[in-house]
Amino acid sequence: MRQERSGPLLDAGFWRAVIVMGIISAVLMYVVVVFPITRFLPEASSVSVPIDKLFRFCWFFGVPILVYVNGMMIYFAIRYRHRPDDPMDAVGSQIHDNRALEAAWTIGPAVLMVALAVFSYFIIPMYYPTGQAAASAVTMEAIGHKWYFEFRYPGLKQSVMNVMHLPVGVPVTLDITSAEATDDVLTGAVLHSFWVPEFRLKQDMIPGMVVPIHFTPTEVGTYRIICSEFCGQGHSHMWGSVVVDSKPDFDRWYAAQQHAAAAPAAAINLAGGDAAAGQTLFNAKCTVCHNAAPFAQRKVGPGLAGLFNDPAHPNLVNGQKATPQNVAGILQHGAHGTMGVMPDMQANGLTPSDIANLVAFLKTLH
Ligand code: HEC
Ligand SMILES: [Cu+2]
Repeated sequence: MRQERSGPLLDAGFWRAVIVMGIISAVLMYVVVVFPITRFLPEASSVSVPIDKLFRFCWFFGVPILVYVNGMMIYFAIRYRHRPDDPMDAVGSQIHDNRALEAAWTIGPAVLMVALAVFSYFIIPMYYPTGQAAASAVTMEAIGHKWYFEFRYPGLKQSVMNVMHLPVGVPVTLDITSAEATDDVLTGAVLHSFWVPEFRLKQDMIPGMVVPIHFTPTEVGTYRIICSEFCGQGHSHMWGSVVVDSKPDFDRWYAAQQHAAAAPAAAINLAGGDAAAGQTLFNAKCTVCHNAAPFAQRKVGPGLAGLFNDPAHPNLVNGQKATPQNVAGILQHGAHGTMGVMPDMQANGLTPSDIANLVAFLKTLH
């Protein structure tokens, strides 16, 4: 066995490595302090700022732990590696019971964990409604479906799909849940998760359970809503957006929604539908639930080939004749029958000309 194995354990090389790791840690800790998070991800809600402080706190102390744990591993692996003249069964120095070291690495992280717990104890409740601030907030609902988000506003008869609007600076309480089994007959109820990175908010959407979250949007802009819980075949399609408007813009949008609810939706003009564009749309938005195959080859909804000329199914799922205009009606308003829910045009993110293109494409399927 070579002399180093039992020789001085902490030689000059060791202390040099400790100092190098200290310098790397100090530089990275400085980067953590000055790193412009908001340049990459704006802080767009009242809870984003304290959540980011919590992140910085974790990272600030996480960095030296990362550097020293991995640095020591690499240093020791190199310093005490197996040398060609070592016997096969050479063992390293047997060290145990270094009280000071053990106390340091137990007490240090424990204190950090307690500090983290205390800060979280004060910060996390900021996004759960408590007390007066929450009582004065507007309460609305967010419901996860396969595979879209539904929002219900007080005073609005119809739901808003995928794209939600909020006025800047107005506290809001969102009652978060997921559609229950009765709504998803075929495949049962699943978890979704409501995540808006710019709001630093993420809450699971759970069937049969309503979890209210509370926040105030602070920056005008459009932000992503991402389902961050794997929820089935259409999970990757499941994202929406939240548009934070100035108060006048929001009021205008809300009035338009009320107006849309009052007036019957105009029939879609199908002239000029482009089948090729419709096919692209179909592949992007419909194939999670439909096969371009006969009626019986069902995914979530029925197969859609032969929709207009299937003697076995002269009528659509809503009982109407299979005419292009009636199919456009289903694409526009959705349908809710024994197979489940066919989302409406808002939920599927379709414009009237998209519908014309889709109908033109469906006509080409036999
Ligand atoms: C979330 C799953 C889902 C998505 C996405 C979806 N559909 Fe449907 N669709 C259904 C279900 C379920 C039905 C049956 C509803 C019922 O039983 O009333 C249906 C029914 C239909 C029907 C009526 C079929 C018939 O024989 O009466 C048409 C047409 C249709 N969908 C077209 C589309 C098109 C085009 C798209 C893409 C823009 C689309 N769907 C996206 C689930 C979906
Ligand atoms: Cu989901």
